[in-house]
Amino acid sequence: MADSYQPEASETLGRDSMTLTQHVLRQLDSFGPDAQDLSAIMNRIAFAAKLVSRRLTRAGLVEDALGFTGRKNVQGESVKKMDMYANDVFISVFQQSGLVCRLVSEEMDDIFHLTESCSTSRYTLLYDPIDGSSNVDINLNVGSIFALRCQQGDNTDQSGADLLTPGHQQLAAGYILYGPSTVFVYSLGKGVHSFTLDPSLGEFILASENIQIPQHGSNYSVNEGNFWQWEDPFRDYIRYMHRHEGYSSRYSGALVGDFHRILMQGGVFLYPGTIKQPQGKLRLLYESAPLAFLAAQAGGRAIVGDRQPVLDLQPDHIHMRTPLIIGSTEDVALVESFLQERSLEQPPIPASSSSV
Ligand code: AHM
Ligand code: MG
Repeated sequence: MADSYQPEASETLGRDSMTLTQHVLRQLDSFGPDAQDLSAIMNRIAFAAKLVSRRLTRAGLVEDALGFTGRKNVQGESVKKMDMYANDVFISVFQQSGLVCRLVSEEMDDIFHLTESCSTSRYTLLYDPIDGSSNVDINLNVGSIFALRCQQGDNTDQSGADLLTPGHQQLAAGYILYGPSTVFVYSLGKGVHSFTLDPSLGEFILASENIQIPQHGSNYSVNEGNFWQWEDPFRDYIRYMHRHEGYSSRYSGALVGDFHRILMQGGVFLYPGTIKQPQGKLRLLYESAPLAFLAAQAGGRAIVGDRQPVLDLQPDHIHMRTPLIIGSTEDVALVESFLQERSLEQPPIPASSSSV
């Protein structure tokens, strides 16, 4: 009798064939309906990412990809054509999918109900379709950020009150970084994993599993042009960074890119409150909370201020803004030490740096 066939897949082939869809099922250790739904949702987000990525790579060549639409969003910010395009992509990939009932986006004033799916799905997708959109016109990196929540209580309640709950309620979160390659990073609460889009296959292929933020990194990422608008502890922190060896300032103007650097290499990203925007610029539900979820899963931290975890914060409306300090535990703690002791003259010096 002939031996049964034993595949001799090499390690490389095994890794090359690990797509996002398979990975989600493996993470959930199930082929049941809930796992299939979550896998399908991630697959649809990945499809949205491919559409956005395709348009970004051709933005200088096609009509209506660069520049502003002429309208302002609910936060009073000028909307770019790519913001609108990417927002519509997310709507379109979830329409008639039966997968997601509600969408909450930076670009939509109110919750968008995909009513045809609400009888079969209790999921809500919250997203920033193009994060860092000021980078679009100059061909620099941008991103998309998302969080997934399951509707609590009565699903005929259209008020969205159940969304005004802390970030611990997120089932999953992630982002897509549109850079030299397109990278998809996600967590279902079981570690943080990254995938790279292989354009020849049109698939996101596993790149890194169980990513851990280094405990300390040299990068600090903040818009120092706002220095004059910060409260004293943040000014003191920046003065400290300027006077100590071992730190590099890195700020791209797109949170996803800056966070990705910190996730991979360590350091801290800050967007404190300013005189003009006392709660800072970043939105809790679809920017800060999803990244805080990823940071926690990767062994890092995200706080709003002294000992206030982002994930504990209760939103009071869907577009609420919040200050953000996120990254490596030691580097977040260093910022926090300035917040704790406003007049501290000698903050703790990490072992890796020396005074100059
Ligand atoms: P956006 O989503 O409207 O683009 O705004 C969020 C972006 C972040 O990506 C980035 O960190 C920040 O705004 C940059 O703001 P600033 O130009 O004030 O530094
Ligand atoms: Mg944004």
